[in-house]
Amino acid sequence: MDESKIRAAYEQARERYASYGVDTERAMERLAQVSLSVHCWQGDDVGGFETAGAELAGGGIQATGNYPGKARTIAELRQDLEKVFSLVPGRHRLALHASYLDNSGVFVERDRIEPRHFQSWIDWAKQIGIGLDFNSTFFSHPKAADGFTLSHPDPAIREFWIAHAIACRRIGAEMGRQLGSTTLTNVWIPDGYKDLPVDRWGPRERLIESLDRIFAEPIDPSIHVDAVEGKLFGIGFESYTVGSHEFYLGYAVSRKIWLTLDTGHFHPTEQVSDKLSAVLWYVPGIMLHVSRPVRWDSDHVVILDDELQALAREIVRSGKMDRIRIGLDFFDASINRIAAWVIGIRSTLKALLIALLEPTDRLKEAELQRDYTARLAMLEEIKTLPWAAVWDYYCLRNDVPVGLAWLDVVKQYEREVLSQRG
Ligand code: RNT
Ligand code: ZN
Repeated sequence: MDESKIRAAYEQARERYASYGVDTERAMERLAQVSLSVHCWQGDDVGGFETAGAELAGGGIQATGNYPGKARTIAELRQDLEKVFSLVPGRHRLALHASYLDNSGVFVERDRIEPRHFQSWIDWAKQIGIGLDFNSTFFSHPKAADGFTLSHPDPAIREFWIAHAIACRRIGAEMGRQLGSTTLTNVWIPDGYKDLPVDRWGPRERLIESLDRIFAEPIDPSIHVDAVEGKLFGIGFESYTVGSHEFYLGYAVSRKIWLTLDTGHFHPTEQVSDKLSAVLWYVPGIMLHVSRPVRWDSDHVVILDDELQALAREIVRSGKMDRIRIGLDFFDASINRIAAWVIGIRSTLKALLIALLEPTDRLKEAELQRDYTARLAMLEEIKTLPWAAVWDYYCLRNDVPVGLAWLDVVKQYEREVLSQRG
């Protein structure tokens, strides 16, 4: 696209928005402050690098498709991520899973992992100038094969997973310390039953005990914070999930830790966008796992749909963006994985930009005046304001491809790099 045309379209858009009292420059400045926590696991179908030749993900997590070219090594995953970061505006973070450790080819059990197994990630993050987030990995493991981890009836298995989670907090803290950017370590466990349980109480009681032991050691919140993530159900875990939303909401509130809300983990008509203003009063912060639920799958590539826009509006309107972290959580193995990342990231940023361009004060004013007619009229009218011209200009200003031009870069990368992978 012609640069002068992008600038001209932006100038027109700037004026249109100004007539609503919206400062487009300010909106772009604020968007530049947002760092998404980009999930590493889109790049290799949640495989990880514990053993040569990625394991098939377990614990109700399923990446489907066999699009060629997935990252087989840490070096390949980093190369892919650098490509992704070059195609999206802004400076973002990377969320790692414990199973993405760098063990130099020597297997290390999960209860034995140490910060040194992530030192090469930390060095790489420092080199490219990004922060890191972390996740303990409670799935795709023989000790999780029967569907229970931290709530397992066998104390020895619980001990194993508790040790894993404690190790992960220490690793997360080390990431935050070395990078000078607060690392959030997230706990999600698959625990649950396929069919109707008799005892719904025991596993939850055991989970509380395990979590309390995991979080016992205090860590300076300026370098590291903890979060827990609930879920409604998983494939093969349809009847009962130990760590349900209510369970973790209560846990996070009572223990003063962050709550992770995954947009794919609720009843289909329930919306996470409505939950932010209900929950943030009671927890130190909310971590979002932005995803796209489609029927029984919770992890389709994020697109600019109504719910993503509603979520972005609520984040921006809250005025509390420092206490809401935006992580991504999707995995699609049926399309080019770099493209999947880029589509999800760019869509999330677009949604945030649209929200930042909202004439919120005017809308609130109408609402307070009980002029619901004006409120609805304005909400409909602003949907078609030229936000895309601001987005294009923002990409141009940030030296990343404008419009679909990023796809050509991905296709070229596919030809030159991905297609060479066996
Ligand atoms: C699973 C959870 C969890 C995982 C990642 C890989 O349902 O959403 O966050 O997707 O940790
Ligand atoms: Zn998630």
